[in-house]
Amino acid sequence: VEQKPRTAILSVYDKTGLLDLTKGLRDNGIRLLASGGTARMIREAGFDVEDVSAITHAPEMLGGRVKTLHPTVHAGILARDLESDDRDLQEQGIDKVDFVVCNLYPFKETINKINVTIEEAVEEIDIGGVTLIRAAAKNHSRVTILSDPRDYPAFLEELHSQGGVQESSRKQYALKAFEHTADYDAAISEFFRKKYAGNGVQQLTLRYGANPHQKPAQAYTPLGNLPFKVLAGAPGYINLLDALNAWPLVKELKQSLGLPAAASFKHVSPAGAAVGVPLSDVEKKVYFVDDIAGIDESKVATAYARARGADRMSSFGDWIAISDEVDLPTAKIINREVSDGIIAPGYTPEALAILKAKKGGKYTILEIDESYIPGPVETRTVYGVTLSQQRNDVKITPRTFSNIHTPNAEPLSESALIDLTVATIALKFTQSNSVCYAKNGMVVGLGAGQQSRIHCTRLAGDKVDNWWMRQNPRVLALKWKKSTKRPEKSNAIDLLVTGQIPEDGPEKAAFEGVFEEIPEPFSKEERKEWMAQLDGVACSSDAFFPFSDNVYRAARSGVKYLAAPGGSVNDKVVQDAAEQCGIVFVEQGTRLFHH
Ligand code: 93A
Repeated sequence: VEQKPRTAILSVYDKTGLLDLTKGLRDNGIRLLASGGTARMIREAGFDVEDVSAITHAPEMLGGRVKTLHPTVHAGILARDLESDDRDLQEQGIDKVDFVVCNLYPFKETINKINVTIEEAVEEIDIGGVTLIRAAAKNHSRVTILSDPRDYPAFLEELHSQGGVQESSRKQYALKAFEHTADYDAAISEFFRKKYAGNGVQQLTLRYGANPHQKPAQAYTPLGNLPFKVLAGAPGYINLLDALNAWPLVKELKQSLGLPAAASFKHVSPAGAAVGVPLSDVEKKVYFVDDIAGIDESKVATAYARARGADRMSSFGDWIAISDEVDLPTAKIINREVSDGIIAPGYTPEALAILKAKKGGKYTILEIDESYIPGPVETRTVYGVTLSQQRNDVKITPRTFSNIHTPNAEPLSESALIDLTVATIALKFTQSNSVCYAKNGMVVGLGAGQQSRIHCTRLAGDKVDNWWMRQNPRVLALKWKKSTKRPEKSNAIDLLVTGQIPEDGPEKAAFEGVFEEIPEPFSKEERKEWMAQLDGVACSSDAFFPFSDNVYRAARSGVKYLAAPGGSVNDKVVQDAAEQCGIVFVEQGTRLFHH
């Protein structure tokens, strides 16, 4: 039987390297078929080439919209070396195609032009070329697909030296082809998402990115709609990072503990997080909510009072997440604090009316679809490189803390289990390294984003001490000037309880200026005596404690329950230190780094 010559189809927008390639193919006796413009250029250079229309017996039509789309072309590309495929081709008089050379209409370049119209963009959507590339890539066990002119020299080199293209090369060319069409399609869908999706449905234009000069910025879901609706305001990029971390945090707290939960986020870490454990009268005063009507009846309000009250300075300008419908008492607490926005599954009409009026109508309110479950894989790009990982879907519940490593320890109380759960779920959504202390169902000290673990443990421990000092009767009895605002009170209390009262100059005047009666600093003894009364604190770490210094520091802030993953060569030393300090050490099996 006479061997048929191998056949190549060429259809390229970018004609770079085309003539060198043509020469190489012809030197190897390969038959050339090409679409209109490509054939013209080849012919003008004096090479033998047939028009695609010569095999399809159909002219290019619709102004170029149909050039290569034809069964003769695609059956030739897609046919396998199977008897049945060969028979089909023979019956139709179709020859197999061995090489496809194609690159696409410049869609990206076109849409990047200023003021491009939808009609102009539509004309640049390549159909036939994508089909050629896809078909050839699909059948790469037999066909070679060249979709990038930069690959021509190596291809010719191989063709000359080997007489053909090896399987390993065909695989690489096919992979590139698939990436090429995927990228092309992504550009098309992105263009139309912006044009047709409707702002806030599938795509949301953001004011800017992390900083005002980082424009444009957007949020979108490639398939389906965004899981939240914007009820008021306009979220920024960091608002959404906060919202999309804070929401799963409160959702998981509620699922694990069966109590309404709240979180107060700043810079993508919690400043506070809590479940709706009832508040004592002292706590209500410390958290500035003793005058909120109906707070005792609302577990949602209680949860937010705790989340916002734990570290009032860090919560200044927070992003809020609430696990349940936001009610009137909760809205009243939020209304008088400085805050950026809120995400919750619902709002009572009275609560919504209050929040919508906040910040002159600019307060951002998101309504999350409670039933939304994100896909299992999360992806991001950093410096042009895409990173992807399985979402951290480990469930933290009171049962997580059953592996006690302290001899003769009592079983953990219900409140200890609640606190360990709160602390550990908070860590799951805190920038690492992180260490979290909890008590009364709330975060009372959290150290986030430190490169050294002991720095986390200290930072968080200092916050616990600060929180506890704020409950000292002397602080509760402070006499403020009438004109002193809530954040000014928080700042002054912070100076007082951390022992940083300014000694002279304008700073001293500023400090004293907020009080009706200037408070005495806390003496060392006073402080020591008060701190000794702090007890029963739970503490969790997002990774193992490398040294026992962490245990000693935690013990100084009333810690009685310590949870951390194991895995350090020092585990035993750390656990022994805990035992010596009267701390129950629980090995929690999962590392919880978060970035
Ligand atoms: O409009 S198309 O989608 N219809 C087609 O059937 C078709 N076949 C190839 N565009 C089509 N092409 C594209 O034409 C190729 O992807 C290539 O970018 C371009 C080459 O056209 P010409 O050979 O006429 O310069």
